Amino acid sequence: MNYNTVEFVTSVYSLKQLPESELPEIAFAGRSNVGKSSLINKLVNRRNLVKTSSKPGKTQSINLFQVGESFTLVDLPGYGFARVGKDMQNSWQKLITGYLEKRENLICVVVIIDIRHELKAYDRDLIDWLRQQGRTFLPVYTKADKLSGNKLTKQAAMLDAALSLRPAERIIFSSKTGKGCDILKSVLASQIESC
Ligand SMILES: Nc1nc2c(ncn2[C@@H]2O[C@H](COP(=O)(O)OP(=O)(O)OP(=O)(O)O)[C@@H](O)[C@H]2O)c(=O)[nH]1
Ligand SMILES: [Mg+2]
Repeated sequence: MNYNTVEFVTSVYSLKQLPESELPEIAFAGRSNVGKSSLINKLVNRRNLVKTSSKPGKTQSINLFQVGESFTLVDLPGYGFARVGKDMQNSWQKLITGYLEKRENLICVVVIIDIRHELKAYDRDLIDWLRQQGRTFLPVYTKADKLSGNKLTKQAAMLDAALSLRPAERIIFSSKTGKGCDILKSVLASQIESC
């Protein structure tokens, strides 16, 4: 899969603004500040294609990036960001849920989880909901560079157990070191080829 030509398509703030598209879409979902935008930059090997920040709540719209003529990467706002008001949280939640529920060309939701922490209710809720919806999803445990070997293995096993996943069903990743990036690319390539 060739990620050399990646172009920003649009930012949307409501479902109505979403462009019609026949291209398969891969969306990146997860809690605020978990590293969704950084992961996309790593995937496409561009430092600043997508804006990232050490402060949560950076991505506030659904952002679409087209890769060649083949597929679209979709950066979603983070969920569960406490510092935006309740109304804002609700409107983001509606936007994300609406997109994940209705988008017909969405073929896979990459659910990004911080490997350092125990499973958060929001992450569990999202994965339970995706399972109910029958959506294909791919859990990615990120920020792996922040843990050493033993601790990393232990945390991954804990998240696997909490989510009832086999190790082959998820990817351990780091946007900093590139760990897991090749595997992620090949899993996404096979999703795209088989859709
Ligand atoms: N060490 C390390 N830091 C990371 C990694 N991924 C992201 N970060 C850092 O985490 C912070 C948040 O990254 P973003 O990519 O902006 O996170 P996001 O999930 O897009 O955040 P929102 O748009 O606010 O929802 C930034 O300071 C990144 O540099 C990683 O794999 N390792
Ligand atoms: Mg972001």
